[in-house]
Amino acid sequence: MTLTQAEKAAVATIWGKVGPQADVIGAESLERLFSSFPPTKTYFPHFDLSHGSAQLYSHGSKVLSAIGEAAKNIDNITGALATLSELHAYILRVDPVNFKLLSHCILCSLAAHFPNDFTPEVHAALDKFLSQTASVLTEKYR
Ligand code: HEG
Repeated sequence: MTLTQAEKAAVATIWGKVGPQADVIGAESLERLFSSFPPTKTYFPHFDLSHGSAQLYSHGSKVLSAIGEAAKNIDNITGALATLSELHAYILRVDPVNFKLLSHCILCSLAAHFPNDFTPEVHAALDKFLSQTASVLTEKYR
């Protein structure tokens, strides 16, 4: 499911707005993940996952910044996230279903923060982009 030029532009536009708020939106996305899908917390036994914790912000920032990298290299997401794919596949062994859950939570956070940008077309473009990113991070499983 390749992205059209218009979809790539939509992803770049909204992700350009995320950049400075990667920690806030990242922390909110993670908090949504852990609240809506508690089993995902098992991957973070060593983290303080309470509302507003420094670790939620720092990890949230890392996750969204990495997605921002993918957005900047949207024609070569595999290359942009190569090391992360190794980490998530071999070391962390994150079950692929969790990427769909996190992507869903990221979309909810983006809709909440950028309601005017979050048109059905932008929603569809982001969904495609995030599922491409997720499959890059889990492709080592295949
Ligand atoms: Mg992962 C670490 C990005 C989904 C669990 N994740 C990381 C790191 C990044 C990242 C950038 C830091 C790597 C480093 O410190 O060098 N993660 C990332 C993206 C996505 C994702 C871009 C999806 C698009 N991660 C994901 C999911 C889970 C997960 C779904 C589990 C529910 N990630 C995870 C854990 C760590 C990272 C447990 C290690 C945290 C730590 O101990 O520092």
